[in-house]
Amino acid sequence: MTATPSPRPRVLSGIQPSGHMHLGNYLGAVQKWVEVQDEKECFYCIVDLHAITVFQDPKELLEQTRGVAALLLACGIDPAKSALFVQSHVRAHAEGSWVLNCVTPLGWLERMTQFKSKADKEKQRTSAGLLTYPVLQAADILLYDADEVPVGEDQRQHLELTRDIAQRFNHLYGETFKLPKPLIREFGARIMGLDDPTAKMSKGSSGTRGHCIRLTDSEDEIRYALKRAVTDSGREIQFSDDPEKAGVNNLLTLYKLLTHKSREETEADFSDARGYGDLKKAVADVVVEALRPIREEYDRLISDPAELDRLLAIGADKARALAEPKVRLVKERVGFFVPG
Ligand code: AQP
Repeated sequence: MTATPSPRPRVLSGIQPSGHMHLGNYLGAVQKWVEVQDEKECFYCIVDLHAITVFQDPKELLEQTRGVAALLLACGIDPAKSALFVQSHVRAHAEGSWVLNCVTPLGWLERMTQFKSKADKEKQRTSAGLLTYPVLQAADILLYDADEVPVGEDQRQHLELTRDIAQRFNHLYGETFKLPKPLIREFGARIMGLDDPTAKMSKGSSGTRGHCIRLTDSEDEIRYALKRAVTDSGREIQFSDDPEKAGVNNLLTLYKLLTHKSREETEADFSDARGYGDLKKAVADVVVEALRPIREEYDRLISDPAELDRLLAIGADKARALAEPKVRLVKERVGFFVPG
């Protein structure tokens, strides 16, 4: 008797079209998304509903949504293997999110560190959507019965909340949702700002020149940012947990992940270095070479918006095929009258 092949683990993750994709997004999440495509069933979502939790210029949001799609494809997301889609194209996310809002205690949301730091910046403009952001994220994940969610370290708390929400719903209404596991890399889960290695590289700060490296940056811009990267007054080029060495650690992490070398090989490459200048130059060379093909492919893809829209429509169809029956089940579980 032949054994039934076990189903491939299902992966879901998302990215906001809220600004320019940077090396933190790529190394913390997207590089992994590309790697797992062959052995897992992958759903990648451009989360525009999340992006508007802080104000987005409508024209820019539209451009960035296509821009992020083009960049993800340029990074290696293959629409023949993975479903790449826009969140607002699949209504089930908004519907599921409303039901989950109603089972999520307010106190759980008020404790979220990302909410607290973003609300601190937004002040009186803080939207209700910013508070319920992680519930929408929970709906994104739970509607697909995702097994694994590859994300950066900043999303760990939201993933724990997703599991708590799923358990609460299952407890109230009966077994409905699978509990997903976060996939957080050992290296690269938190790429830091080049101008301030104590703060994570972020789209929100990407207006500050030298803070981040965008995937579409020119060679000159990449070299400018790395030349000015903040380090410390020492000379030692080794991975370290010492907060003083956060800048060097960040540069070594970029080098390691982009060259696919081990920790030991990475350190060995700098055993004869004369100082941090050599490290910055080597990292700049590696970044320029890694981003060149991505930028070229991006330029090609972005010049054909009709083709991008066609690929996103295929992705949305694949996503709806799973999310719609699941949201229907959710509605039935809570006692809604669901027409046949
Ligand atoms: N600096 C980072 N290091 C590692 N991973 C990161 N991610 C984001 N920044 C880093 C991961 O990238 C994925 C998509 O991110 P997102 O755009 O949806 O989320 P974000 O946290 O809002 O990203 P930004 O760019 O840093 O924007 P703001 O300004 O809102 O903080 C996620 O898996 C995320 O973990």
